[in-house]
Amino acid sequence: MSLVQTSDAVAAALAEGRPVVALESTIITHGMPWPQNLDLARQVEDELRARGAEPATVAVLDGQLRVGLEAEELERLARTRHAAKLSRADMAVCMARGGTGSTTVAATMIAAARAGIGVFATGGIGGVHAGAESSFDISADLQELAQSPVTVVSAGAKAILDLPKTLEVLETLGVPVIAYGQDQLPAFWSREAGLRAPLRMDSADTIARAHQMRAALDLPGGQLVANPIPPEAEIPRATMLPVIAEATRDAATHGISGKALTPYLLQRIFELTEGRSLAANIALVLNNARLAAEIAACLCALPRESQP
Ligand code: PSU
Ligand code: MN
Repeated sequence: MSLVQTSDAVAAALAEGRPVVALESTIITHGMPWPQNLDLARQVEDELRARGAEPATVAVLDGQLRVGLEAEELERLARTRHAAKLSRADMAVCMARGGTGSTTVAATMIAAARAGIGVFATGGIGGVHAGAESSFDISADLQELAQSPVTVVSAGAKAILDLPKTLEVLETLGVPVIAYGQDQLPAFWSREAGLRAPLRMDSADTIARAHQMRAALDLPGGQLVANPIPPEAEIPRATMLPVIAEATRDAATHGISGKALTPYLLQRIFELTEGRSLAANIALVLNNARLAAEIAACLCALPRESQP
């Protein structure tokens, strides 16, 4: 039996050379409350299909690494209260035990690469946490971007992270960080992080060509695309910074660290913004799905022999 179980729809799209976009599931189990999590998961899948791309949501279900979930499986995952949050370190352990868990950006990239999927849409990636100089808390997502050949479309990194340090680590690891259509690095809920992005690209086609060029050069790893949130959904930086500072203080007060930190901060920010952060989060994920579908279509249109 194959290690990665692709759904019939995903397998057919891959076999026919149609665009496929991978989706993570930690955002469903740990990133958003029920029932908005299921709502968003469905909306993203519909958005991709409407744009001609097959969605491939990744998760571990009863020990199987699944790429592409059926509608009832997606709902079951969204309702699960205690799903494991799986990254590179623990995905294989969960599979060996026959367990169920959602995949982070890192684990989703591993599954996508094995399934032959080059493009992945998400909200935000993990990065270097504020205070990392003493906590050493740096997400495995960054290492993964240096290893797995997947272009990840995000809305930048959240300002709950130390953004300058996150950029430095990505540069050291040789990961291209590409702002889409602007010079500034987008900061998830806000269009601008107050930092210049290392690279800027203005078209999905160029991003697809750069993806293919890395493969042709035998360079391991993928690309991080930072797509600014639509202006009408943005929460300005000045509004978010004090909220983030308060959530970060609360996390320290309660001794939250490790895998629990990102979910805790997201939930606390949701409470502090009275749900406004969640509406922005939904808008930016849908926006990223649209760009990812376009990049996946461009990648499919490139000459076959030079595709990864
Ligand atoms: N950012 C979000 N929502 C999320 C995550 C990040 O806005 O759900 C999740 C992603 O799955 C990401 C993970 O890969 O958190 C990073 O966790 P950590 O920092 O523990 O590596
Ligand atoms: Mn961490």
